[in-house]
Amino acid sequence: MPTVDASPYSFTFDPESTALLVIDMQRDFVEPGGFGETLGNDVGKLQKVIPPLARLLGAARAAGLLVVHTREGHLPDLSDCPPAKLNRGAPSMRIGDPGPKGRILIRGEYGHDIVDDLKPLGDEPVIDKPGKGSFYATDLGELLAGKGVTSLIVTGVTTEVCVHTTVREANDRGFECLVVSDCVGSYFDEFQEAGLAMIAAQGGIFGWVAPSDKLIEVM
Ligand code: TIU
Repeated sequence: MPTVDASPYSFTFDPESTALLVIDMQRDFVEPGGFGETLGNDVGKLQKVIPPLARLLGAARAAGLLVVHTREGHLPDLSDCPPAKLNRGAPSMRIGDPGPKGRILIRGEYGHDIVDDLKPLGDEPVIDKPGKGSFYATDLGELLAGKGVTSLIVTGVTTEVCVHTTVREANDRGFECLVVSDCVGSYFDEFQEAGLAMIAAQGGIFGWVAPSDKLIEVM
């Protein structure tokens, strides 16, 4: 079985029971004119995730791993967006407002979809989620259970928000999670560093961390 040189110790996985999870690589987070920018973020910081993640995605597909994509977003009538999320802070535009790439963070809009370089293949599940976690109010748990998946290779954005929330949800559900350090990204350098450190601390309290080259070399 492939064994990755990871932190805090090596991560062994069975490709038959492992999925690559690609979290929220949507234009709304990584391109100008979307949700991430409305919150005051420099979205350019997330674009460096795309090339290594595209390479890992290719390797995972070649190795026959299940690939699951997620997208954060809401129904056009916002009925699945709690007021606590809609009204939070003072963004330049709110969820549902018309932006240059369509309505901000709304399902079906151009900005809500996944960037071209990481486009899902036809048979790869795409999980639409209203929250930061990928398990909350979705059928991801049932999907993974149905396919016998027990380990997750976790990638996407942002490290401290949707990636962390998902890894914590997954860990509590009994999944073993490897977070790929150069395939997750944050708008904040200090959160990237701390977010990765928190996964592997305390003997791997939430999981493992490794760079994509170490993972690809054993796939
Ligand atoms: N704002 C931020 O860092 N992230 C999010 O709102 N969603 C995800 O991380 N996908």
